[in-house]
Amino acid sequence: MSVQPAQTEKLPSDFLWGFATASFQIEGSTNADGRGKSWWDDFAKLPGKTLDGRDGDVATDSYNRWEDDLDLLVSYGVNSYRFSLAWSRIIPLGGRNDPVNEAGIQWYSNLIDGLLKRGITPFVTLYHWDLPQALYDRYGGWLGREIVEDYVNYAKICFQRFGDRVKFWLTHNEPWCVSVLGHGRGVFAPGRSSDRTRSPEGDSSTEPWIVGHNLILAHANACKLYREQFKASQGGTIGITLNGDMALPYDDSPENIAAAQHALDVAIGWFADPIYLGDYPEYMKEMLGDRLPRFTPEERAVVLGSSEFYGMNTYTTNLCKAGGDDEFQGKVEYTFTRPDGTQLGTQAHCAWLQDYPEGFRALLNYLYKRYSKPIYVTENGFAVKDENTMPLEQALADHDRVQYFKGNTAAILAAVNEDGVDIRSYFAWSLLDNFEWADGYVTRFGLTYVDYDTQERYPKDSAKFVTQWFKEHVSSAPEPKQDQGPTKEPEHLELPQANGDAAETDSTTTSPTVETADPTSAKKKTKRAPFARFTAYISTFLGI
Ligand code: GBH
Repeated sequence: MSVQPAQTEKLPSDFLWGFATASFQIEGSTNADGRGKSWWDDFAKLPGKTLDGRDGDVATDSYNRWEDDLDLLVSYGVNSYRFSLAWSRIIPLGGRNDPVNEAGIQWYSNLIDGLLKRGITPFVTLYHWDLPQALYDRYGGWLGREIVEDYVNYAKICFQRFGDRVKFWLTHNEPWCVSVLGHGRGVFAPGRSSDRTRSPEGDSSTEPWIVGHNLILAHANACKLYREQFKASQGGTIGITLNGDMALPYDDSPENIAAAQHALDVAIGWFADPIYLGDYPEYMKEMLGDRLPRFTPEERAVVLGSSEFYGMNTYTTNLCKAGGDDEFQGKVEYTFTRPDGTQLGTQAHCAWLQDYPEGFRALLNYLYKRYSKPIYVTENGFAVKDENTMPLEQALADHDRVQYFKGNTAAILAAVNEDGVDIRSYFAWSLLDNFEWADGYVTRFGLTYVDYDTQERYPKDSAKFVTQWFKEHVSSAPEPKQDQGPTKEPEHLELPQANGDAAETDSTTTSPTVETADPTSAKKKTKRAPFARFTAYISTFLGI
């Protein structure tokens, strides 16, 4: 069995790539075919909750235009599409004793068949933030322990009805956002917060941690069910997808190096540590004391190992300084301004986003090393500054977004081929400009422009770049009977396990820290020169 030289410059032939969306951000038709209310329906209509005062009633009208959207995917040549299911279309009132809505099931069934007919692999998120309103009214939604049973029942119906055709399942999209933005900062539905100017009810010091705990338990029990009742016959895989941006120390002071790790502990470790390593990070236990719920031994057994892969949504990199009292950032302050006054990267329309591909690559290495799981990149994207106020032609020439994807696709390739990170997918966020939650429609993340007056779709330059790049960089499918060696990602076979390597640079092998995120320690048998340059660059931040 030989590895052709050209192959090392490419991604494996079964690498999944395409675009991602979420039900509430694109579907509209919130009253169609028996759909129940989601908690975003009314929340978006409350004064001051979205920047432009607009809601999700129409969005990109994809509930009606789904076939056009699938044809758009075909024109892009993708091999996969990530979308989410609206729980309240499938079970309008959400609960385990509530009726199932056949019309909602039929709509998603048609979508799935439509994808398969076009040769596109469906990658399905069960929950992307649109909880059935009835469950919030009944017991506070994610605040109530009962949600675990209701979620597992919902997941079961999805496995039963779609699992013959869907082989890639994500339980939750970004539980940090549901917990913190929904129940701490109060900027997303249900809008709870201790800040009484924002919300008449809520306790930001306790609720986010309770919600997070219940999200983890719901995820874990759905995975358990899938493995026990569906996996053998359906042959799919299931995991969770977490948001998380790279955290680099502002400078090489010990307190800022520690701060970067604390940022990662709360942004990512909050969910990833229990799921992949068995418990909440020590730092969170210290910071929160008994405000952080604990897992019973029985719960821990279900949670540990529940996710079969690491689902990664990432957008940017933060420079971290110790200090401040924001628990949701691990009492760490974020900045994009380096000590010398320069900016980390190109500024996006959103304050929280700058372009920094080196950070993306560093995070891929950190995650692979710390959690030892194949990584599916399920979201990555950029909103060009002021795109919404540009004339169409100018918006389509989205230079900063093209640059962003140039950098990040190169980072993916380098992480796979030079660092030996096992990456299995890349989904750009998003297929379309869409309802950007609290930003309404003013922030555009699409690689396709949407004219909201006509619902006309126009590919941006970034769509052309990304589609061309993947066509050139994903290996063509191997000949069916070529040889009897492993056909899957042969280059990975010679690479050491991510876990084993931690010991080389760090004494705490189960818990590598930011200082040991240095990916050079990971892969000894691969090309080194370009990577050494990268490491030198990163190490100016890491102080190593
Ligand atoms: C993703 O989240 C979502 O999955 C997707 O639905 C969304 O459209 C897309 O990004 C673009 O925003 O503490 O208030 O400063 C992105 C993850 C995590 C990014 C929180 C913003 C800081 C918010 N987000 N982060 S805040």
